[in-house]
This record gives sequence, structure tokens and C-alpha cells, in this order.
Amino acid sequence: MPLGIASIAALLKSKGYEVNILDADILNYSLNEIKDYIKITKPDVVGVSFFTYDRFVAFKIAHFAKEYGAVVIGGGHHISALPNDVLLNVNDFDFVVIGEGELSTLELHDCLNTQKPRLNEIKGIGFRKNGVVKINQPRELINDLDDLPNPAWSLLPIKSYPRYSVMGSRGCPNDCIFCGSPKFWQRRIRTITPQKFINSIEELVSTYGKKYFRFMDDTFTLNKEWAREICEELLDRKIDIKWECQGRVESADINLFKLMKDAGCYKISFGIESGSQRILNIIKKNITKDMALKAINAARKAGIERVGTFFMLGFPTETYAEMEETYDFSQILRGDMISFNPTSIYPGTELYQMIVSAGVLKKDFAWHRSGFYSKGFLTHDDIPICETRQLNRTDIEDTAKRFYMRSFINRLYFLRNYKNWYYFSETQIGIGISRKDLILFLNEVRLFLRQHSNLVKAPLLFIIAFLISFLKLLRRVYRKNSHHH
Ligand code: B12
Ligand code: SF4
Repeated sequence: MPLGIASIAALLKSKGYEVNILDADILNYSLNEIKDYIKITKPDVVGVSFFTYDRFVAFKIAHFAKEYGAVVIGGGHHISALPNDVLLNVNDFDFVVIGEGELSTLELHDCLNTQKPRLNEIKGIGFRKNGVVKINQPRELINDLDDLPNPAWSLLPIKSYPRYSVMGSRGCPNDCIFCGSPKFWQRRIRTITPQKFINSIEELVSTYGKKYFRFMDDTFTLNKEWAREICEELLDRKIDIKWECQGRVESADINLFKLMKDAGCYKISFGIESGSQRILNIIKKNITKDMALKAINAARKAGIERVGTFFMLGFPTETYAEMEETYDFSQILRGDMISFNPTSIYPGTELYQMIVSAGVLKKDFAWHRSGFYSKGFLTHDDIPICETRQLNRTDIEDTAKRFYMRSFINRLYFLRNYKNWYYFSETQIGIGISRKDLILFLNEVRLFLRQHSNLVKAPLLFIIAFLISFLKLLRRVYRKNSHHH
């Protein structure tokens, strides 16, 4: 759920502006459908919110909106990291909003309507004046988030979301080099009051009915007292919902986890990122492997049903052996959900600066031009990843793929419990069956068999694994055929 624009929409609405939101992502709208939507709703102003990976689609939308004759405003993480770059290279944006957007967007609307405040007095925006890019003073963060109205749920296609997203805090005090949050939210964590947070949950449940929630905070457990109050409030008001959140391993606290479980938390995920302490230090994750182990054990002991662990591969100077350490560590932690992601590089991160200084990007790479990098396994079109002299993009993608396969084989072989099957379905997402994948997979099976050659179950495993690959292949062929009809 796009909470940023929903929050801006709510504020504009509360000040008398008529607002619509199109979540083209969840509705799976084509560019033509978006164009039609603009024609039908006849907006005076079109705001476009996007990340880095989808910027070229956003640029096209901005172009339609401009062609149609609207004032076009852009906002979000990509623009906030590269306001100059966007204004210089994408003429269709009249204005960009940098950083936290509510107040800047409201003032910009007031200015467009009544000339007050004047354009150059509005903090946190950029625009072109006589062909020259002008970036105004930065906007300070809102002091009290309780001053903002709740996101405008009623403007979202609420039935399309499998669960509702809510967010009680903005920002994170940490400084991980690959993350956009530190620069964007200035490492300051602000929370709304537990009462306000729970009110919006209650409103969602009573108005729209679903009981599954995702708490989108960077780290829900960072401010333990606040998290505790939220759980207590949920319990006091007997709000029967199931929710998931993200935690940091240093804030692990079995009592808090128990309370969270009682209040409906069924899943907590931790960004562990690496199994190599050297890499953890380089990326400024500010955790140790021991802390990670303790946190996961505490969450398990507290009875939280699923514990997720995120890992990233291919950090600066990371060696293949260190990625193997990450795999081994993932198996020690044994999360119910494990992800291995090649490290994408986003503007506005320290990692991006490092990569620029190291001269690793392709010659002539520029964020506003496409065609430099293409999508692979868990990597995006036009997003660089952190390649090193030893490991190129394909090596890192293949390593991620092989780690998924390897942990799948392990789980399958040891058939531990139901959760293994759940895990299987989650981690298989994205692995297609091509000849190369099949070879990678069989190679992983071979390595596994070699390691466990003394075990009798081995031939059985081989047959099952082969059958599954075969069935997937059949399904793919079948799907392809049915598309042709
Ligand atoms: C929740 C979240 C998600 C959710 C929901 C995303 C969504 N559609 O909103 C999920 C889990 C789906 C998600 C997915 C991804 N995410 Co994400 N996500 C976040 C997270 C943690 C919070 C975003 C949020 O809701 N913030 C709260 C609202 C209030 O802030 P906001 O959205 O930034 O909006 C404010 C301003 O940006 C601005 N604004 C935003 N839009 C607009 C538009 C206009 C017109 C204006 C004027 C202003 C404006 O005003 C808003 C209000 O103040 C951020 C990290 C962070 N702490 O911000 C990463 C983050 C945004 N995600 C990121 C990434 C990379 C992704 C993925 C691409 C990851 C991947 N490899 O697949 C996917 C994208 C998949 C997809 N289809 O969306 C990056 C973005 C970096 C970048 N430059 O692109 C971030 C910064 C984290 C990081 N890794 O550094 N994400
Ligand atoms: S990765 Fe997580 S812990 Fe690190 S800075 Fe980003 S939000 Fe904070």
C-alpha cells in the first residue's frame, strides 16, 4: 500500500482539495489504462510516486500527464536522492518534492492556487526557472507525526490488498551503507502515539474487514517501550488481528517477543545480510553473528510462528568464500523464510558513493538513461549491483539462485516439519526452469549427495528432486502453450 501518497492525499483532502489515488502497481494497470484514467479524472495536478527500479515507467506517466496538460509533480526516494538529475533530464516534471512530502506538497498546491506562499519560499521542492534548475532550502522533518491525518485509505483500491499496511514510525537511527533510509529520514526515528496507531488499525478492520496487517516500520522493535504499548493496547482493546513486522537483532527481547505474539504477531523478519563478520562491519550493519543467533532463538522461544531472515550477496570486496559463509550461517539460523538478494545499488546510499569512487559502474552510466544493466535473478533492469573484479553480475545472481536451490534440497532431504513445505513454496518464487537452472540444480544435488553419501535416503531425495523439477518444467511448457491459445 503506498502509504506516502496516501498520507499526502489525506492532508490535501483535509485542506479542501479534491484528490484521487491510482495505485497502478497493485491494479496492474497498463500504460494505456493509466492514460485513460488521467483523461477520465481530468486532474489539474498529477503527482507521481516511484522508486528507482520503476523510474522509466514513472517518466512515461509524467509524459502523458504533461501532454494532457496537468502540472506534474514527482516525489519519493529516487527523486529525493537525485532531484537535480531528474529536473535536468526529465522535462515532464514541473516540480519535485524532496524528502518528507506532506507539507511541501500542501504548500505547493496553495501556491499554485493562490500564489501564497511564493514558490521560492517553499522548502523541500525543486523546479526549473527559465531553464535553470532551482532547488529550494531543505524542509525539516515534521516534529510531531500525530499532527498528520491518517492515510486516506478510502482512496485506495482497498480490496486489492491481501493485507493492510500500517506504519507507526518513520526513520531508523542506523546507517547501513546499502539503505536509502538513513539519508532520507536523517537517522531520526519519530513515532506516532500507540493510540493513534491502533485507532487506524481499528478503523481499517471495522471499515474493510480484513484482519491481516503488515507493520511497515523500518524496525518495529527499536523503541521497545513504544512497541510494548502498542501490543498492550491491542490486547486491552481485544483487537483480533494477525500482523508481521521487521525487527533489528539487537533489540531482541524475549519478553517483548512474547507480548508481541500474544498481541497477534505471527511473523518477524530480521535483516541479517551476511554471515561474514568482516562484511557486516563493512556495511555498517552494527550487529554481530551472535546477536543474530540470540534474536532468532528468542523469537522462536517466544512462540512467534515464523521467523524470517534476509541476506544480501555481493557487497564491496566480498569474496565467494564469504558468500558461502552467508549460506552456512543461514542454515545455522534456520529461518522459516530465507532470502538471498544480490545487492542492488540505489542513489542516495553510501554504497552508491563507494561504487562511484571505485569506478565500478559501466562507462557512461547515468540514472536517467536506460539500457546499461538488465534484469536477472532478483536483479532489476537498469539498477547496478555491486560487482567486483572477481564476481560479475551473473556470478552473484547465480550464487543467489544456487543458495535457494541448496537450502531447498536441504529442507527437502531432512523433511523436518510443515514449515519446510511453506518455506519451499516461498523460496521457489522466481526460479524458472531453463536448461542452465536445471544444470545448476543438478549440480547442487550432486554436491549434496557427495556430502551426505553415507545416508540411505539419498537416492530417494534424488528421485523426488528430479520429479519436482520435471513437474515444474511440464507446468511451464503447459503454461506457455495455453498462452498461445
Ligand atoms: C514499506 C516499504 C516497501 C513496501 C511497500 C512499498 C510501497 N509501494 O510503498 C514493499 C515491501 C512492497 C516494498 C518493496 C520494495 N521496496 Co521498499 N521500502 C519500504 C520502506 C521500508 C517504507 C516506505 C514507506 O511506506 N514509507 C513511509 C512513507 C510515509 O514514506 P514514502 O513512501 O517515502 O513517502 C514520502 C516521501 O517519499 C514523499 N513522496 C513519496 N511519493 C511521493 C509522490 C509525490 C507526488 C510527492 C509530492 C511526494 C512523495 O512524501 C511521502 C510522505 O512524506 C522504505 C524504506 C523507508 N524507510 O522509507 C523502503 C524503500 C522505499 N524500498 C526500496 C526498495 C528498493 C524496494 C524494492 C524495489 C525492493 C526490491 N528489490 O524488490 C521493492 C519494490 C517492489 C514494489 N513493487 O513496490 C528502497 C527504495 C530505494 C530506491 N531509491 O528505489 C527503500 C528506500 C529501502 C532501501 N532499500 O533503501 N518496500
Ligand atoms: S537497513 Fe534497516 S537497520 Fe539498516 S539503516 Fe536501513 S532501515 Fe535501518
